[in-house]
Amino acid sequence: MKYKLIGESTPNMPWQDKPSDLRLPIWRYKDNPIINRHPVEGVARIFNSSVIPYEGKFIGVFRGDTFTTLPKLFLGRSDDGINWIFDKEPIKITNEKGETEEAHYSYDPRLIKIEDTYYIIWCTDFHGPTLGLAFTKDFKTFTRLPYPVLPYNRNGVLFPRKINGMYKLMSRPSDTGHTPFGDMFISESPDMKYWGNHRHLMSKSNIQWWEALKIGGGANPIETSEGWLVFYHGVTNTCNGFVYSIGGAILDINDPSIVLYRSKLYMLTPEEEYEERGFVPNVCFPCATLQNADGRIAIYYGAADSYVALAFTDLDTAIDFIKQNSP
Ligand code: BMA
Repeated sequence: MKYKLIGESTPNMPWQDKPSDLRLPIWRYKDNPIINRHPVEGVARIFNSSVIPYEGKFIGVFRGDTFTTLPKLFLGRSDDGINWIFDKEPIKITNEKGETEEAHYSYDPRLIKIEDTYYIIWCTDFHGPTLGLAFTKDFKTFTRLPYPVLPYNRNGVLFPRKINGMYKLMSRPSDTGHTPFGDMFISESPDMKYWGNHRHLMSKSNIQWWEALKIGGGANPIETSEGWLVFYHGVTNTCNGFVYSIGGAILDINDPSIVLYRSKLYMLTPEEEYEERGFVPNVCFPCATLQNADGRIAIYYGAADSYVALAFTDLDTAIDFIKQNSP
């Protein structure tokens, strides 16, 4: 192993070995998708969802599109990270006074543990699409924090620890609709309440067509010996609609606004039936990873806005690919 995991290791994470005929650095789980349509009563599709290790097992916050097509957040639990059992009711999030604040819609959640607290960041409605932020200590009560950004913004990813005393947030400012532009920015906060010192992080590409329309955050950054390993999504526009692929970059460990390497090539793109065909065709949308000290990485991604799928890579394969294909 050339590169080392510095962040939390999850020994019992799901895994399948690298196939011998690998073309790209990420390989799919053979029994994909792991979450099919109608996974729970009243929910048509679960996708774009985030999972973490919890008490020796796994817990996740899932985007469930209901029969009105409005998305809500659902809690799910799993013994093995593959088979999931979901709560029947969406997560109830209260404000600091304990009053329920029903959001019109909630989607693309990311779940992360920072110190002894679990945070959810997702896209919700606040006079237009904006990031919502909430925390829990026990997965029973969930409390809202102030909106970290102004409207409009639909893609937020937190870092798993403070860096130089500051929490860090990657996000993608947008407009009210299917944003025809989009770069990623990074902001910081001393307390998860006041966010500022905004920096530009990465632009969509004028050269690489797979990420020419917009880019946006994906899984929580992974702390490694080479820097923060980031899987994000890049979008191209075709005469048949948008195509969402998975890309990778490595950010400086002490100042993640510095991009050290970024792959010109996508690392995974829709090629399987469950990625190419669904409610929204041609979407691979990464939202979470699990990793361990052996360098194994499991990537959870939404497929065609219809399913959750699983794929694998390892630190050496992913980091070497990003470095070798960095401009
Ligand atoms: C984006 C988000 C994602 C979705 C994607 C493709 O703008 O809404 O949740 O997966 O579009 O529909």
